[in-house]
Formats: sequence, C-alpha cells, structure tokens
Amino acid sequence: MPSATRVLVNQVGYLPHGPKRATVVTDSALPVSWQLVDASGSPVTGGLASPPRHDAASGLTVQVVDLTDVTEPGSGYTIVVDGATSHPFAIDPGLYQRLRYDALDFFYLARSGTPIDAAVVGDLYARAAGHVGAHPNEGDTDVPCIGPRDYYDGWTGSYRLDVHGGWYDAGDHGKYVVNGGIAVAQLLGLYERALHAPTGDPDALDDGTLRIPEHGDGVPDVLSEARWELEWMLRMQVPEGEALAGMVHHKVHDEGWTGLPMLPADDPRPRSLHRPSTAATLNVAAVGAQGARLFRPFDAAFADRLLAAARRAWDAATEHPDLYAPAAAGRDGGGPYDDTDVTDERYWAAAELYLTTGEDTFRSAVLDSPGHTADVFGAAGPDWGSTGGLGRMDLATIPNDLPGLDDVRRSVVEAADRYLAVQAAEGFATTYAGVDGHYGWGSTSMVANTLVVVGTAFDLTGDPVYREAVLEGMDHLLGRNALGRSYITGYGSVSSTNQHSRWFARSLDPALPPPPRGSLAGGPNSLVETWDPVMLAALDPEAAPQTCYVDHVESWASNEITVNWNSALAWVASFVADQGSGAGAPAWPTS
Ligand code: 9MR
Repeated sequence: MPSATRVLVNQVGYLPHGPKRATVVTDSALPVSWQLVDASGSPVTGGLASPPRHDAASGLTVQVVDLTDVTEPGSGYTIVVDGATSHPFAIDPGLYQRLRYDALDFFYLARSGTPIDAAVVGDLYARAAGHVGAHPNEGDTDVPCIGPRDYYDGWTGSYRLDVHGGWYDAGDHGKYVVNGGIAVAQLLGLYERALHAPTGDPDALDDGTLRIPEHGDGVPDVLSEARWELEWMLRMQVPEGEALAGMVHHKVHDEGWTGLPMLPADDPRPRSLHRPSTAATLNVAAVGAQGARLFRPFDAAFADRLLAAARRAWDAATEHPDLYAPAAAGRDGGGPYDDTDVTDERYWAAAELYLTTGEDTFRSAVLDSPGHTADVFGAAGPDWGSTGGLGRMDLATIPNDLPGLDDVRRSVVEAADRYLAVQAAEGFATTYAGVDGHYGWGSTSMVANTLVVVGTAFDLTGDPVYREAVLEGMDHLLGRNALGRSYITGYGSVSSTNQHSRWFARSLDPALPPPPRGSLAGGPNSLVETWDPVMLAALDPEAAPQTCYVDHVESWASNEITVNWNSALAWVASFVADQGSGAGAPAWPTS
C-alpha cells in the first residue's frame, strides 16, 4: 500500500544535534517549499527542498528537505509541503534510549526451554516452557539424529542429545546454529563495543537493565541473554566417542512445518538433529572464543568451558573442512541455512580465537586466511552466511597485536565509505541498495548490518560523517521510506504489527500477544526473490523493490521476525542511544 503521506520522516524523531532530513515524493520539477510546524501548529522555520531526483528502489521522484539546523527539543513537530503533512516526530536527545532495551528484550521472549515469566514480562507475554520434553512436545531434551536422507549422503547417528534451551530462530520453532551464531556475536559485540568504543557505555548494559530473570547476579544482562544461546550451542556439539566428535549439529527442528498460530509448548511434531556442518562448527569456535573473553571477569568456569568447546570445534572443523549444509535440507520442516563457502566462517573463528588467546596458531590462521585480505563487506554487510566482516571488525576494534592493523582498520572504513556513497545516491537514506536492483530476504536487517559497519567506522575514526550516516539509516527504518512506515514494532505512527510468528500471532488468535515493541520486521523483499503467496496476491508484479512488503502474519518473506535481524537492530540501537544529543564525541586512537 502506498504511503498515506508524501512527506516521509523518521516517525520517532531526530537527535537535537544530529542530521534531520525528510524525503518528499513529488512530481514538481522545481524544489518545493517546506515548513516545519510545532505541536501547537505554529510555523518554526521553512525553506526549499533539494532539486528532484529519481529513486530507483522506490520508482519515485523525490526531493529532500533538510532541517538539521533546528535543534530545539520538542515533540509533535510536523513538516508541511504543498498541502501534505508528515507524521509527527520529536527532537529529543533521549530518543533511542528505550529502543536499545526493547530490541534486546526481544531475546528473552524467544527463549526455548524455559517458562516466560509473567513477573518479568507481564501476563500478556508470559507462556509455558517450550520443548522441555513435556507432552505434546516431542523435544528437545532427548532428540535423535534424523534418519538417513539423500541430501545428507546417508549420514545418521544412533545417539540422542539433550538440546533444550537456546532461542527459537524466528516465527518458527526451529533452532539453527549458524543463525544463532551471528545473533550471539552481535549481542556479545554490542557489549564489547561498550567496553572499547569512545562513546560506549557499559553501565547502560549492566546487570538489571533488561527484562530477564537473571537480575542481581552481577553479570551484565546482555551477557546473560547471550549465555542462554551459548549454552544451547554447546549442547549441539557432537560428544566424544561418536563419529564427527567436536563437530556441531547444524540445526534441530520439527519434522514437517506446523501451521500458525501455535505456542511453542503446543508443538506436537517429532524433532530431529540434522547433520553437523563445518559452518555450524566454526560458529561455535567463533562465539565460544568471543564469549570466553567476555565472561572471564564474571564466571571463569564458564569462560573455560566456552574456550574448550571453541578449541574442540576449531580442531574438528580442521579435520572436516567441507561438510556443507545442503539447500535440499530445507524440505523437511526447517530452513536450510545452506552454505558451501566456509572461508569466511574459518577466518572469523580464527580472529576470535586469536583475540582471546593471542596464540601463534590462530595468529597464523588469521594472517594466512584468504578472508583476511578479501572484501568481506558486500552490499548487505555481514550476515549468517557471510561472517568474515564480524572477524574483521573485531580485529579492527579490540586491542590486539596483529601485524598490519592499519590495513585491517582501513578496510572497515573503506567499506563504510561505500555504504555512505550508496546512502548519498538513495532517495530515502538507506545504506542498502539491494543486489542487481533486488531487495533480499530480511532487507531491513541488511540496512542494519551495513549500519553496524558504518558505526564501527565511527568508533575507529571519530569522524562525525559516520555517526550521521547511522542516524540517517535509522530514519529509513523508522519511516523515511517509500511506504512511509516504521519496520520496528511500536515505534512511529505506522509500524509493523502483524509479523509472521507462531506465537506473537494476535491477528490470528486474540488470546495471543502481538509482536513485542522493538521487533524488526524482515521488510521489503523483491517479488522475483520469493514465492510468498501473500505477497504475490497483494502486490503488483511490477512493484518497486522498496514497496514489496505486506504487514500480514502469513507473509513470511517480508514480515517475519528473527533473532539475527533483531541482533543487528540491537547493535545499531545501542550505538545510536550512545550518541546522546548527537553532539561531538571523542575520537578513537587509531594507532
Ligand atoms: O533469512 C534466511 C534467509 O537468509 C535464507 O536464505 C533462508 C534459507 O535458509 O532462510 C531464512 O531464514 C528463515 C529460516 O530458514 C527458517 N526460520 C525463519 C527464517 C526467516 O525467515
């Protein structure tokens, strides 16, 4: 559906000393005049928009309004252009404080294997524990290996594992190591950023900051949340004595898809462990190592356990370098998360193991990796299948003695410069232009992941252009886009509220809750990329990429929620929350 207004703003608002731009959809050949109006209806200031330009991603002709000079805090501002009025917005230094926590509180609600406690989240979001071996669930305390399948070349195993816990991946009840891996890495990473970046603030992430049960243990809450997934990832590791010992099962999920709605505790399907993969194994090596260094001050025994698992995983992945997750394994009730190139996972794991241990083996593994000099930052930033950037950014920002760090840091800044060039050419301030003109699955997370790279460039250089670009990227996610809607639930006048989920499925069952505040919807996904029946029925076949979105609970390809999308959002939300009013920040010492 086209936007209800032609004046597209960040519907939450702008930081007083940050960039403040809006996009106007207009056919006018001349710059249109605009007016900023305050909550009482009085004009504050005005001016002329930029000359028109065509925006390919939306198929629209647009002009840009710039009110950056206005710094007076307030709420209920609107921009009026030629009879059209924007949604209201605020100018407020505290704009992003709550989003940091809402984006992170998403993860407790995704936990498997534990009741979601009403005392922590309220009655609406409380639910019974899912997959704790209680009828009608058939998992996850004693799960067999899946029987022989052609796509696993006949692999199976006679053992069973207790793989309870972790997070549900998305709107389904599956649990996937490679997607959990990047999500954990980004939660650990936003905490680690707070320790090292000049604008970082570990106190903002301390014990007691999130809506989780682990209060009062002295452990920063974001680490406690990450631990829930890490403990599960360790359970997915093949025990000693079995074939493929030390490797990690790629995923555990139902045999056959269930329908919507369905609470996790009501899932009656048998569950099975899928074949281990080199990618999943290297994910455990990477986040095990990262977790070990961050948990060390709080729980040395857990840190030891993580590092031991990471080393085992590294050795097993060296022994089995090419056990790939096949695409065909998406047939049986879970996503495949297929990947036939694990160079990037190996580089990432080597980087994390080196950063944690400083050992020569891992230092050489980093320096000898083709990933070390490859362009690891594609059009979409890091993602579950492309993890080299996670290693590169950590090498660039976490103190270490690797030779050639200037080049490592320069590669992050150069990637950020490319995203800035994209943003400058786009009509709606996004740092993601798609690939070959098409928006991929989870495009909002691609915006967020490119912003992670740009934010890291700011941490490295202190150059305000990067901070401003991250803030403008948030504008895009919060309403300054072709559909004039926010993709973050509860933020903005028009936000995604019907995401694809089996249990946040209020639009199918009024007894169930809606997606919680701070849930990132997957967002526009080009029709050529999908067979999502809701999208195909609702959208014009010629629809421009940025408009290929339906806020419908069954639109899995444009409107799902996932842990790896919310982790990217959480990283960026934490970054922008740290920017306060948007005023200057100290520069990172780059040498
Ligand atoms: O977001 C994932 C996309 O990048 C992959 O191409 C696709 C196939 O592996 O899977 C998507 O993730 C879905 C997963 O397979 C199952 N749980 C829901 C995920 C989001 O839609």
